[in-house]
Amino acid sequence: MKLIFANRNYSSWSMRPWLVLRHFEIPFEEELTPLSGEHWKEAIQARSPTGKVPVLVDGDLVVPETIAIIEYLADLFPRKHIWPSDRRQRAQARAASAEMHAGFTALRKAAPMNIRASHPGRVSLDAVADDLRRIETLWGDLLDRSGGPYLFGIFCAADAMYAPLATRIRTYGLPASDTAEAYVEAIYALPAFQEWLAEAIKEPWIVEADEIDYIQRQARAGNGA
Ligand SMILES: N[C@@H](CCC(=O)N[C@@H](CS)C(=O)NCC(=O)O)C(=O)O
Repeated sequence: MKLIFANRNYSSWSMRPWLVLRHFEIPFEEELTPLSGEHWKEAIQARSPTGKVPVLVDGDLVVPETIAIIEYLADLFPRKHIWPSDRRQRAQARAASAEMHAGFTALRKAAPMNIRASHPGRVSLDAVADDLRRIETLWGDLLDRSGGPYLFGIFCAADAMYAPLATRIRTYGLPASDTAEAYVEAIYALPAFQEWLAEAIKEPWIVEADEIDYIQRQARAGNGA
């Protein structure tokens, strides 16, 4: 089985299934295809039916889309409990993951994942206030119920889905309650996350389109990002 993914520093979607594979000790090969350099788009298009990564390749099966990859892994390895073992918790974990997949667009646009960077105060809080409020409620409710340190007690796929968001809180110094801060800490403490982080820091590539200066310049010029 092989996971094709992009820059560890910038590719939030890549991080999610990679954390699941590593944390649950599923053997896999890695193929990193950077989001920069000559012909990078063509390189991804040649590997992915959607033109996006991550993509999981298992024999002749090619699975794009983060959520579909995680579901495939959960199907393949039911004893690993990639989703919570309790049916009701599983429903909540899937709902939280679907919300992450489809939502938090303001935050994702204004505060792109950039793990190694530190840009406190650079993101307009007005632009992301609704998303931050929702995160506080969602994380707060789940952590209250589970007792932490992860959303459902022990690490599961829903935590992998929210891990990139935890890095955005750190990178941009976004305001977070003590509960949310403790959750961010727990994500950073996960050995699989530490491994990803250590490699992200070493990466040589700069993807200008994911850097806050570029995004804010584009927004000022009225191009969005
Ligand atoms: N819906 C996809 C999103 C994947 C995605 O947007 N991946 C980015 C990297 S983080 C990508 O491949 N970008 C290349 C491009 O848009 O050309 C998923 O859930 O996996």
